[in-house]
Amino acid sequence: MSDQRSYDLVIAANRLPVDRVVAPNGSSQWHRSPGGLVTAMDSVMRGRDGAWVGWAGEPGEAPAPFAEAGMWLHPVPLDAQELETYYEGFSNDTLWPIYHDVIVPAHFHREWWQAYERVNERFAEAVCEVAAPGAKVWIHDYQLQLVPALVRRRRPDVRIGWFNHIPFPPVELFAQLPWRSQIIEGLLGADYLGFQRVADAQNFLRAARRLDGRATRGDTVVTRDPDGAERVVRASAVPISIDYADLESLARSEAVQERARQIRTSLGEPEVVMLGVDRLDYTKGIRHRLKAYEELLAEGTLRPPEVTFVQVATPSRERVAAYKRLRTEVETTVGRINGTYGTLGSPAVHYLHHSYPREEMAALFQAADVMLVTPLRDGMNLVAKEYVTCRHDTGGALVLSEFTGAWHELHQSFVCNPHDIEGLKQTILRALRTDDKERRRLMRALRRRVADNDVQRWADRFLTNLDTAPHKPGRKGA
Ligand code: ADQ
Repeated sequence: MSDQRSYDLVIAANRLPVDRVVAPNGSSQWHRSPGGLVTAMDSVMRGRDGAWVGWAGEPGEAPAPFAEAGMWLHPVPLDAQELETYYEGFSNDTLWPIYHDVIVPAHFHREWWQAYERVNERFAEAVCEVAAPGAKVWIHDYQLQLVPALVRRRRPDVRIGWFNHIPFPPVELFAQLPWRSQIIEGLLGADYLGFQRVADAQNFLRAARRLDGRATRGDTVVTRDPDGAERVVRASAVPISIDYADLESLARSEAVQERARQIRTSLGEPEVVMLGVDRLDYTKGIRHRLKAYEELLAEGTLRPPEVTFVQVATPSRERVAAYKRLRTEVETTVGRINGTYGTLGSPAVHYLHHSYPREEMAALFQAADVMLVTPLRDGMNLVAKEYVTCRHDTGGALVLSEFTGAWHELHQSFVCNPHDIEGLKQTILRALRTDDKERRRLMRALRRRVADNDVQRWADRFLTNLDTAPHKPGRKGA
């Protein structure tokens, strides 16, 4: 397709939507990476003239820009030092904890901040290189919060949107960041800021008002550009979703349904299969979930092998200390539970520290009677939406933490506060004991909600908001 020129739609995200896969003979190819953002953007990019700016996944010199998956991909280089400071450091050990309720302490290092600034500059330059006059630029996530203002300074002609995949913290927590004003100013370079929940957008507006003295009105903030001109920025909620139709049809395939039956057989045909699927991250509440399960086993309320629990924990950020500690803790707990309550051939917890193809995930969801989604804080949580999408048989029950963005849409789930272990235990039992007819009614409502609000709708809403900002779509003037 196209070559290096300029594009009307430019996506910027920390990672490009492809991974390099090296064959045994040493030759390498780019494969589309799995994951929600890539799928979402696929449908946005279809039929448009789009480019994607991001890191290609290997430290050092960046590959030359190339066309792949119907887009122009423009790699941004990151060296090994920057991976430690900008990515593992500032993004994942400063911002991530602050934006997730300081579940673990945040670390502040000036060198990390300087790397974050430098890398954000590099992303902004790359965006400006590929953006056509008047292009739309859609920037993603907490790693790139300075990019909106850096792009605007160079290219006042383009339209700039930013979407935050994770929560935006309450002002009291955000205030801890020594670089809070620079981040607010970075974001205010955008025309439109999209968040997962209304509360996240409000937290941002409050931070701009209280910490940076900006005037706010409704869901807008007044800012002043370097040339002195006043400009209004809109911040509102556009909750992300999944490709419902695509996943649903995968889940209905005979191969996936057969695999779901095999999974139950290999688990020993238990009466109840409970499932957790998460990146191995301290925000996901895996320890709390295991504690509740262990207590239910200790009390004899749940008894293996009639009941079993499958926990899929995807490897994540394995070089960050808090993640190493979490892995040790989770694996110690799983070992203890199995040592105490497992029998030969039937462990009480099946713990899988791997990534799986989509087909396998869809089969696991179908095999699970109770899905445990218990994060302490989560921007959205796509697993909750994927689970209900895969339950075309209207079977199963979703236990969902009130601290996820998903809960704000999925009210027919069995809601829990994961900090309240006793309450969590009762909610799990309620999910198990609610009669079948009622459970199916709840599942139908959950499925409808996700079907009506899929990822395509999310992307359309974001882009419409970007077009009309600072006004709400459909409202002229004002
Ligand atoms: P994550 O924190 O990564 O995303 P989540 O929304 O649950 O969390 O998405 C995880 C994705 O990875 C899901 O699509 C899931 O199916 C998949 N996955 C998990 N374990 C897997 C495994 N072992 N093998 C294969 N696939 C696996 C961030 C925010 C979230 C927000 C998303 C999207 O933290 O709050 O919902 O971005 O905005």
